[in-house]
Formats: sequence, C-alpha cells, structure tokens
Amino acid sequence: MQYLFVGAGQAGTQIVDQIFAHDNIDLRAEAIAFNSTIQDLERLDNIPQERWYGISRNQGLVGGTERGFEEQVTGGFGQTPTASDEVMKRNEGEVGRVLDEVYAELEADPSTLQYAFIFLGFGGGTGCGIAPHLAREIRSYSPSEMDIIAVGVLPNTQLVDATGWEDDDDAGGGQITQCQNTVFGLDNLETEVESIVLVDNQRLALDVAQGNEFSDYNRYVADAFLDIVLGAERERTGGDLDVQMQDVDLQDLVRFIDGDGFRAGYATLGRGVRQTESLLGYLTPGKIGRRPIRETELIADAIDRQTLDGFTPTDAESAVAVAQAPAWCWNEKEISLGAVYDELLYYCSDANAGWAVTKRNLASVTTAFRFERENLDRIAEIERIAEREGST
Ligand SMILES: Nc1nc2c(ncn2[C@@H]2O[C@H](COP(=O)(O)OP(=O)(O)OP(=O)(O)O)[C@@H](O)[C@H]2O)c(=O)[nH]1
Ligand SMILES: [Mg+2]
Repeated sequence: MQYLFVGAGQAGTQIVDQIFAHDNIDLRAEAIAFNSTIQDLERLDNIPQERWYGISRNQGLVGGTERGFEEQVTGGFGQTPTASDEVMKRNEGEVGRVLDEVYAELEADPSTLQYAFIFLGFGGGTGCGIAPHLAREIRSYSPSEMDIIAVGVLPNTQLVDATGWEDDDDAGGGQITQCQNTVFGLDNLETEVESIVLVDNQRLALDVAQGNEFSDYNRYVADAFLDIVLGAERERTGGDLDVQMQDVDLQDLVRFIDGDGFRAGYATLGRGVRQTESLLGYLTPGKIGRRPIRETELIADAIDRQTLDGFTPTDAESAVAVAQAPAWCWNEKEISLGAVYDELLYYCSDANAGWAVTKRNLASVTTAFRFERENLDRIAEIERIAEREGST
C-alpha cells in the first residue's frame, strides 16, 4: 500500500467515500474513516466497516467491528474541536494501533507507505480537532520519509455576511463558530503537513450549503483530486503513444504545493473538462464526430472553477497542471502540453505541466495553485469573522 486516504469527520469521510466510488482507484490505495457519529459512518458506500474508527470520549479509538462500537461511539463533538483534540491527546499512540491492524490485515509492509491524504471539514468539531493528530501519528508510524497532504473544507459564511457582522452566531447559523474552528484547525494542521488543499463551501449557493447538498461538489473535488494526484502517476502508455513529453509525478506535484518545511503550502484545485467526441463519435468507429480541443478553454474553465472564493491566480507562488486526453489526441497533436504550460505561465512564472492518457472520450486540465497563507484574502476574511463574538 502506497497511498493512504484518511477521512476525518463527516465532510472528510464523505469526500474519501466519493474518491473510492471510482472503480479505477489505484489498487495501492487504502481508505480509513474516523468519525464520532455512527450514522455518518453508516452512510459510507465505499469504505467497509473494517476501516471505520469511532472517536469516543471515554474509549478513544474504537474499531467499526469491535464489540461495543455502537454504545461507545455516541455522536459528535458538536462543533467543538478542542474536545476531540483532548481525546486524541489522551489516546496518543492509538492511531499507530489502527495502522498496525490495517497492515496486518492487508499483510502489507508499512515501509511502502509514501503518501497520506487527510480529508476534513475545518468548521466542525471532529475532523478539525483530530486531523493534526492523525497527520503526526501517521508520519511517525511510517519507517520511511513520507508526504502528507490535507484537503480541508472551509465553511460557508454568507449568512454572517448577510446579517451585517452582527455578534449573533445563531443568526449566522453557527458560521462564526465554524470560522473560529477553522482558524484553530489551520493553525494546528499547518505545522503537521506538507500542503493544505482548500475546498471552500463559499463557492456553493447559500441554500445548497445550508441544505447540506454536497454530493455534486464532493464529486467535483474527488475527480479533481484524483486527476491531479493519481493522474500524475497513472499509466502513460495506455494507447500507442508516439510522442515524447515531460511528465509530472506525485513527487513533483508535492514539491509544487509544498510549504517551506515548517509550515504547509496552501493550494486550490480546479478542473476544466470537455468531450473529445460528439455522440456520433461514440457510435461510429473512426474520426467522425471528433471535436477540436482548445487548451485555453480548458484552463479558463479550470480557473473559473477553483475551490476557493476570491481566487486570484496572479497571487499564486506556483502552479501545476495535469492534462488528460485519449491517446489519439496526443498522437495527432490535437492537444499540446506546451500550450497548457504556456497558459499556466501567463498566470504564474513558477509552473509545471504533466500529461496522462485516459480511455474516456474526455480531455481535461486539472490545476493546483499554491499560495502563502498571508496572501489568501479568504482566510483573512475567515479570521476576521472568527474574532467576532460567537455563541461557542
Ligand atoms: N463540501 C462539503 N462540506 C461538508 C460536507 N459535510 C459537511 N460539510 C461542511 O464541513 C464543515 C464541517 O462539518 P462536519 O464535517 O459535519 O463536522 P465533523 O468533523 O463531523 O464534526 P462534528 O461537529 O463533531 O460533527 C461544515 O462547514 C459543514 O457544512 C460534505 O460532504 N462536503
Ligand atoms: Mg459530525
């Protein structure tokens, strides 16, 4: 097992579940779900019960198949990450025990673990409080050097904005508390991981965020994450490729979104995608129905659909893109990696681009831009809201 995908709390486990809905998810990847609410774990379709771990105030980490799981894991830290943080502190070393169990069951060697990806929502009480501990303990468990990338959801704050900064957290639907949790979570997590990829719920319409209608957004994030992370590692000789191009592997990717060694880099994701063939093309063998690919359009879409509100590409420190297309597109130079790279350079002077082959009739460009925390206005906004009095 080379990649570990860890979901923490509701948002985190839902996104990992969505990633594992892909049937081409890498065989070297394994998922583990940590949550304090049994009902949330039971909603997971693609992470089996043997990989569920409940966070219990009194018992620490309780395996999903352990006796007493249902009695111990009684639900939620009610938006209080300091409480779940305490539980993890009291139970230090338990994550190592969990990994022992997983490795023993897989009969795998822990030294093969190279990358861990930890997903969480910053606004809640569970994922936000436990993620820094998960990162630290996973790193110390691994006998070899490893990279850890966190993917964290920022809260929607449109209600706080709409109520004119009133000191009433209820009017903001708990959004002030969620911002306080976010600052707590970012501060604790950024010293434990190489990079924090931000998924901002502010990009959703208020009624969608309020109604917890996250499935489309989660699917988008899962697709973009898989494309950029595993796309870089995927087989490149899927078709008969005659062209020679540079590629980006996962190590390059991490280098592009990494922080300074003490503190995480902050990254955002965006994906632009087009069909390479019209419906006719699906039905007719040969070249009928093929559509021209415009790299500028794909990048423009990827930029429009960044997972951060107020995204400003020219503030980025570095940028990386993975372009995917069917083999014929590469062979016939229908898509050019050079064009993708030039587009990226337009926004950011420190850029890199890699390519991958897909068997689907799709061309996509998935980007990650890296920022310094200080240059992200959206985090500054969340910090300002957090300083308002909230009912905590
Ligand atoms: N994008 C996205 N956001 C979600 C999802 N589920 C919850 N959220 C948001 O994520 C933030 C954290 O919430 P949860 O993940 O529910 O919190 P938790 O980690 O389970 O912690 P508790 O407070 O103990 O329930 C909030 O801002 C939620 O609105 C999801 O599936 N996708
Ligand atoms: Mg929860």
